[in-house]
Amino acid sequence: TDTRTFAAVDLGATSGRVMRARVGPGLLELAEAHRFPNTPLRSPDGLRWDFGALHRGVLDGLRAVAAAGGAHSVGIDTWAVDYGLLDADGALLDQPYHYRDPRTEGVAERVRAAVGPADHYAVTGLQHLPFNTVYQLAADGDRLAAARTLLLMPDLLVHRLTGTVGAEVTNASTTGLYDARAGTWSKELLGRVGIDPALLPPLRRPGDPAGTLLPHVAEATGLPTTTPVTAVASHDTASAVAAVPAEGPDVAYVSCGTWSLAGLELTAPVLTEESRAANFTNELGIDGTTRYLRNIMGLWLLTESQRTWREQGLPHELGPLLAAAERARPFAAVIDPDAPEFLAPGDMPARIAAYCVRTGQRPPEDQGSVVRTVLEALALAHARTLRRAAALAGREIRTVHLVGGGSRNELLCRLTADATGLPVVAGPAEATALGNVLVQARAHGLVPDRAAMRRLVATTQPLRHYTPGGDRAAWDAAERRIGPA
Ligand code: LRH
Repeated sequence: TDTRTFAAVDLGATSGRVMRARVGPGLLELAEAHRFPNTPLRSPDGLRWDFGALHRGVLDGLRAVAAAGGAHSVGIDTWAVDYGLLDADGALLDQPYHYRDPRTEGVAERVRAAVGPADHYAVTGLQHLPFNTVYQLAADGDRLAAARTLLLMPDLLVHRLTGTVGAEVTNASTTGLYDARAGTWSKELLGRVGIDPALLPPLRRPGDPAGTLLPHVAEATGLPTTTPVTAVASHDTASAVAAVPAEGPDVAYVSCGTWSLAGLELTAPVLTEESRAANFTNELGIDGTTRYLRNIMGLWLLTESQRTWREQGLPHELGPLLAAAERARPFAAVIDPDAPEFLAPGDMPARIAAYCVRTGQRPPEDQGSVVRTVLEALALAHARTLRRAAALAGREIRTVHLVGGGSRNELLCRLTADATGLPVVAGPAEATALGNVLVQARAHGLVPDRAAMRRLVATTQPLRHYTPGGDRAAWDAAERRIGPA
């Protein structure tokens, strides 16, 4: 029987990892080859990614993969929207901006004057987030003068490894410049926003070949130059959704990490005015599917609280904090996790307290209560978002699959089951890396189709089941405390 090894590079907002996976009939086994921190740089000109560190982390990871026996192919995914700019010589102009940098404040209003929100949504189907690529580009101004090529983060790393230039479509769909129906860059939008179409490379699809390793990369990693890099669903969320261990009209998912992405997989985008008003996005999944979902601020609220506590010399280990949250009084305060003041890095517990004061609530009294408030807020946002997605798409949800790092958080899983009133299947935690691997495995003939990919996840990965319980009336009352979705 045929068994192969694939390497998945998966960069998240707080850490990067390079995984090695064995795939064969009934076999899907993931092992971490290398993990490294992703620490953004605060410079006088804004919050940037430390691209050199990420690039090095990827090479170190591939060296570990080579040492462990090599890989049949390599795939790369990262978070969405951010990009690097190359000059005429193919050199990176400067460090890519972090989407949490405030330079896009007020920029959306300017773009709105060139493209009305209704027109923009009718073409892209993209939810409004202040940091969508189109707004970042509008904020770039002179920085664009010397730029000849824009590469989204995963494509930038592919370029570093292979020298090829391309834009993988699932991630291109998060830019605000991609025509969801035509499946191409929107020349019309680019013209109206004043972005040179020549900046944007040709599109490639998950499964397409994306070159082979450059000689110096082979030398640095110990992998042969013949090693193919395969385009995967390079938007991490698209990879995570590809590894949800079920599909069907009654299945919903929450991909829960730094962000919670809650929604449905559809066969066509929903581009209605009602959908736009509810700020649902139609991002592209594998095989032309639509990821119909909304961004929820996610575990960022918790990790940023932990970071604050660490700096203040307070306890910040997750285990004890979650134990304290279990004991804390339910619904001490109810917050909207998507309040704009939670987006930027900073003292999260202080911001949560300020939110409570502003909304006439008593702030959570201790760390356990802060953590419980955050997890209840996320569970409630999961429930409201899924209910709304189902209504807008004309679906009925019977199961919620919670994937990603958040699936390890038992309290969050239980609260999500309680808030939605639906059974929650939790796992896999490494859905993104698995989705990355499975798209490669399919492209290289080891798995026949999408349904088989998902069956393979379902039969090989540990999953936990949560049955809804809790106090329905208390959740309804909590929901009334934050107002309409
Ligand atoms: C999650 C994610 C999400 C985007 C955000 C920028 O990692 O890719 O889907 O909206 O980062």
